[in-house]
Amino acid sequence: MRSDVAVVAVGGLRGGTDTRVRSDVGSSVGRGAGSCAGSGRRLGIMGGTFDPIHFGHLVAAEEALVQFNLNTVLFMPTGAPPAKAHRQVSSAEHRYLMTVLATAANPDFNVSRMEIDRSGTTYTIDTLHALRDIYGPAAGLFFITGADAVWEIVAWKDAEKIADVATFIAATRPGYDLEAARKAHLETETRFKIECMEVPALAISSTELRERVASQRSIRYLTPNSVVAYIDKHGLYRSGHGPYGTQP
Ligand code: DND
Repeated sequence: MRSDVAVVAVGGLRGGTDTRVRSDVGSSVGRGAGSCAGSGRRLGIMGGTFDPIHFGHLVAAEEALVQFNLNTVLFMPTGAPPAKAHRQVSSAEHRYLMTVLATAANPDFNVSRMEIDRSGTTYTIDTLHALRDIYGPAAGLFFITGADAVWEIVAWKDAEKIADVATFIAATRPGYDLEAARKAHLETETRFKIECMEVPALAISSTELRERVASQRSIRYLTPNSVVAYIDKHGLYRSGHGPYGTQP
């Protein structure tokens, strides 16, 4: 597969006229954005390492799309993620391509290369500022996270500035107490805007998928078949620790 498969720039309103603009990757967000800027659209951003992407991520994104009436969800695979310094992460191209495969059939899901093409450690604040520049002040930016991440965003780089740029949508995830997280934020008097969202409980994690592959157990029905096939084709996760597999 070419690594420059087409993705779709953010386009028209769901249920309305579809004005999506196809563009080549590398400028997946930037090109076509001129038609979007200043239109007040609601953009969901599903940031993740996606090593690998699985149905938990996809269900959370779909629920956010519907429950918060978003125009689109932009999947944003991280380049060099700050939170994963303790372990080897699969190459950005592998993670990006698996994300494209997993989301390809959904016209409301798009994938961006913005973070994986940025050098240095990937910080969410830089991404949100770049998206704000592209989509303009009227656009609503909604950063979708699992409930576990809600505990952690106060420790992210320039957390207070993030609070100015985006609203968080926190998805329930098995084992995490969403209300407790929200109350903790309220008590710390941060300015974070956090919306809570119930999603079907899918006790799936990327860690478990990697461990399953390493111990030769099945990952079918935990992630789309296309991702299962990609992992198999490239020998990802077989050793149980990185670096993984062949080059894409
Ligand atoms: P993860 O490495 O947790 O992604 O990164 C999530 C986002 O946080 C990325 O965009 C990072 O760049 C950003 N971040 C992290 C740390 C510091 C900073 C930024 C900073 O700027 O300083 P995963 O691939 O592990 O998971 C992606 C998302 O999906 C996460 O929000 C996770 O909680 C969620 N998730 C689930 N949600 C519902 N059901 C499940 C889930 N499994 C994962 N089963």
